[in-house]
Amino acid sequence: MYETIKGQDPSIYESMIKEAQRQSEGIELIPSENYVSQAVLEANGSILTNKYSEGYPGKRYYGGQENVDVIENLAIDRAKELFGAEHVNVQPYSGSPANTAVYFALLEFGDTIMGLKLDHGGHITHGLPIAYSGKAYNFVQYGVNPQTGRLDMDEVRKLALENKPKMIVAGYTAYPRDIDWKAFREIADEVGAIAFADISHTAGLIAGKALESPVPFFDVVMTTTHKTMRGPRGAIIMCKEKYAKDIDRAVFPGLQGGPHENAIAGKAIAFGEALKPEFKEYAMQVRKNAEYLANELMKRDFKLISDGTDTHLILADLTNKNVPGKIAQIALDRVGITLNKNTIPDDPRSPFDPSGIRLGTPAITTRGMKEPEMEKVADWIDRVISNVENESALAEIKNEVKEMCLKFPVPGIKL
Ligand code: DSN
Repeated sequence: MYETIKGQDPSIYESMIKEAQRQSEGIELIPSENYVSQAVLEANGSILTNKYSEGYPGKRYYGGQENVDVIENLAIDRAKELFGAEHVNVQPYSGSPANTAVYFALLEFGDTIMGLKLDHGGHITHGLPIAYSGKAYNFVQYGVNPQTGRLDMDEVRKLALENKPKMIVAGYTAYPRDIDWKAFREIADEVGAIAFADISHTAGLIAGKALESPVPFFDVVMTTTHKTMRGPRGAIIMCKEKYAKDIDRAVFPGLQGGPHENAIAGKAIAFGEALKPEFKEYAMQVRKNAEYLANELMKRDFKLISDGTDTHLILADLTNKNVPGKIAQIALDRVGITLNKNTIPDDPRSPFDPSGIRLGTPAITTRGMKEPEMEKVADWIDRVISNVENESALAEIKNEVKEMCLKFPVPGIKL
């Protein structure tokens, strides 16, 4: 792999090859990560990166657009077909700029919006006070029920009636349960708010018909195109036709300059892959694997927020194990199991040293791992958490992890 880089820039090559080894010899459980296909990799690393194309297909500012126009239109058409969307903008560079564009398009600075608190599973762009979203808008933050770990729609409604937000954001980064989109729609209608869904985490499951879609009910839906969507890093914004002009203007020229047509080609390819029947099987298996892994962890006395999962994502509170999330992450990294430390709702610890871990099944399912492998993963996690300082135990687990992983090749990696 990467022979040209090897010859030209050995320092970069060395780290790229080590990263390819890490990805293929280890178990990737970060729920927002995945392995893209060789075709997506090729598009993302292609000559399309050379081209500037400010504007939209048919209405560009520079010449030489005949090929990128075809590509961008294919990305739009495929996204429309996949999600049943009225209008799609495929240019956002990633999730945070896309969410910022949605706010910029449809709100005035200082307007009231509702979003989920960060330590309850929301995202920094959903109103974290120190982030741009929290500074530019008046975010009212809702939470999950502390007992159940689930959204309390009565509480969401109460806050909405009290605060009369102009927009309500639903869709999260660390929430393991399915979302009642219709209930959000009803609340938004009751207070005259725009309903905005950020489905970055679950878009692949929605596209694969393994979870219900907010697209028919919501005014605007944003998703990143990596994560469960298994495309390149990037995002798209879908909306009802009546918001199309405002959304497009907010993305360009409101916030962005030239779109990254190499990434847009990757998005088009990923949407094409997601339109195939195999992707439905993938999406279902991601959920089955997550449910199986959650049950195996609970059998080993892991306390899961909301006692399980409906999605690809599991959030565990390690307080009863006496191992903070940070120590767990480091020890698991040492055996080749990658996940992330994470806050739990109302975490008494800090975000940099929180009580929990967040894990998920999109990447390992792409490799073809199924229920028997989930049992092994749960067992390894349990053994690591019980042996965070036991060097020989960690070394033994590392060998077992590597042996299993090498039986499940990663797309795009040939070592
Ligand atoms: N960093 C992403 C995640 O891990 O969920 C969200 O932006």
